[in-house]
Amino acid sequence: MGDSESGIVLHHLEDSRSHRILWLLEELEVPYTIKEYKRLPNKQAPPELRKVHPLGKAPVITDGGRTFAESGLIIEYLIGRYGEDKFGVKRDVNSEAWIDNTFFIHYSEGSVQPNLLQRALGTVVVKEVPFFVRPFARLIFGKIDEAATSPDLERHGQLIEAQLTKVESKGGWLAGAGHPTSADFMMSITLQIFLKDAPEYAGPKTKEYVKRIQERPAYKKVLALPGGSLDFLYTES
Ligand SMILES: N[C@@H](CCC(=O)N[C@@H](CS)C(=O)NCC(=O)O)C(=O)O
Repeated sequence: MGDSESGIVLHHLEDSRSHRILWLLEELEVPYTIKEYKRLPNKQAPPELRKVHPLGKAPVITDGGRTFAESGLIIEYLIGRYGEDKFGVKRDVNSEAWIDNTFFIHYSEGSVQPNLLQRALGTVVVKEVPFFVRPFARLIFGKIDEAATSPDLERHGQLIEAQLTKVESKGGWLAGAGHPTSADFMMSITLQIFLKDAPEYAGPKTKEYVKRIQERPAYKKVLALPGGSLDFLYTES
């Protein structure tokens, strides 16, 4: 980690997607500074984060006088600038590795995370509404989960297992490039939330894959940093 703010600064919210960027920065071994933000009691980001980026969400990085939000962009930017040789995938629309890498970058935020949020929201709403409304809230959210969220989560679980089976002989990273790529940095958090909130649909290869990430020396370094732990870190029960 660096101690000057002239280089990369990661605006890191506890227990959030900015963990993806912490992992990548430790893998890249580039100097950086962390600015830590604590969640408010309602779990939202504190208003200070809005001074860094109008959305007020994490992660955000600044580098060379520029500010970037969206973890997919941040990861692609950092790899492109500091780690193409280690973690990049050549842009070639005919290559399976490029297609798979790009797919999982978008799939993480565009497909799985919204379904996971849908499920988590149901649990939160049921807990937060007055007790006399709770049975109705449970019924309504249960019906939504049964009709829409669960079938989607089941398909996600199957798709992820199929991809991990496909890349097994190529080193086990999602794009089959023999090393982690943007896809893995994105999915590192997504799959740990999946294992916590949709464990019934997570297969054995998903668990092995998350353990493989956690075994990386850079990942272990992140977990030992102040603010580098995760309240939903996957541990085998
Ligand atoms: N698609 C964005 C999502 C950013 C996002 O929703 N971040 C969450 C943390 S996991 C956040 O800042 N939540 C606090 C809030 O919404 O106030 C990304 O991948 O960076």
